[in-house]
Amino acid sequence: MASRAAAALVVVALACAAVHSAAAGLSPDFHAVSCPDLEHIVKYHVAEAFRKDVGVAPALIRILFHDCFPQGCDASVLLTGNNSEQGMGPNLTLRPVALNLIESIRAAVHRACGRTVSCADLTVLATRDSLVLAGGPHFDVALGRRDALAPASQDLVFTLPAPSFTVPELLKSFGDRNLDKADLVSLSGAHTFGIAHCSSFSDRFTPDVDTNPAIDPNFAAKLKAKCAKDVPAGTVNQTLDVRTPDVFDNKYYFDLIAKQGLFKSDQGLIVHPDTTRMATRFSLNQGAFFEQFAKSMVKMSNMDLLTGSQGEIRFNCAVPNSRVEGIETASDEGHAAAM
Ligand code: HEM
Ligand SMILES: *[C@@H]1O[C@H](CO)[C@@H](O)[C@H](O)[C@H]1NC(C)=O
Ligand SMILES: *[C@@H]1O[C@H](CO)[C@@H](O)[C@H](O)[C@H]1NC(C)=O
Ligand SMILES: CC(=O)N[C@H]1CO[C@H](CO)[C@@H](O)[C@@H]1O
Repeated sequence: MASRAAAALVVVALACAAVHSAAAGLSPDFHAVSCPDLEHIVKYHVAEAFRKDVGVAPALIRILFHDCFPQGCDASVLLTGNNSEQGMGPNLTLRPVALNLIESIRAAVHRACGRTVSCADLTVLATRDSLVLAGGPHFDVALGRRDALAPASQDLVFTLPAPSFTVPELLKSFGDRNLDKADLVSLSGAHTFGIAHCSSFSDRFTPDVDTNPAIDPNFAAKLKAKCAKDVPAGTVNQTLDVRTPDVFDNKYYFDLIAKQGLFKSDQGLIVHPDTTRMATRFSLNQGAFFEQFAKSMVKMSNMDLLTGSQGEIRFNCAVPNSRVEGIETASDEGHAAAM
């Protein structure tokens, strides 16, 4: 038994060594030995959740964005408790249905394979599978991410772009994270499904505000009437894409052409000289949009990772191991639990 475990560890160690020579420290088959059923387990749970609530797909991809953008894809956004990112403005509307799904996938994967797969890897895998279920493109996922020991700081969380941003502000915000114009124009297309709350778009219909970029006046009137009933605040929601609210397609760019983009940050893309060509192209050619979106998702899901012996593999996606009672964190070794 012990020698089998030792032999397996050698295999894993060799695999890790090979992986670490690769640029990002990841590999598509990182868990092939330690958790051969990983992809099936994730796919099954995501399909079940999607069958009950298609909103889990936009909810997952937004969680991934909010995880990766501030300090890298390290599942820091999943942590609860003091100073958690979830308590900070931009994340307040992350949906529990998707946060819970990630944790239940973690439990199932760890039941089958031991504590071998990080919450960070599971978040990316679940997002990939839900995107396809919603009609979107497949994007390639390499694995081997490790989980952060603590939440990102408030300063980092507030580097997330705001819906009031102009295109130059968005380009600066993305540029600071090594994401370029094609990443901005395509990833914003994720607003082709999912929902928002009135506080995120009230600057689009408040009459005393100069609505720039322009909004379709009928659309503005509808939003205004809807949000007049938002008592208590935060109870009303609005679909981001008025054409096909639950489907991942290129109709978001049609919305922009019709001046029915929900956020200023969306509407600006079709107007600003730096982005209008690409946004128009994506409206005309869904294949071109999907191709760029998949590329940009790979980029986003590989931002500033913890790999190798950095970070940890959490016992619970919402809790750092240091806060889990009765475990030996000093000997934390993700692969050991697989044996
Ligand atoms: C470009 C800058 C971005 C801004 C300013 C922005 C802003 C927002 C805001 C304000 C909301 C609504 C929050 C609420 O009121 O509940 C939202 C929702 C959403 N965002 Fe973004 N976002 C941006 C980029 C992204 C990216 C890169 C992705 C993913 C690739 C993304 C995916 C989503 C999704 C899917 C939703 C709907 C979530 C749900 O239905 O639960 N966003 N975004
Ligand atoms: C949060 O902070 C309070 C007060 O400092 C402390 O009593 C509590 O144990 C902390 N909770 C966690 C989960 O760290
Ligand atoms: C959005 O609002 C609709 C109806 O107003 C409601 O049925 C739905 O549960 C809300 N969605 C979320 C995620 O809050
Ligand atoms: C759900 C969640 O984690 N929300 C947090 C998002 O980040 C803001 C700070 O920007 C916290 O206040 C939220 O609690």
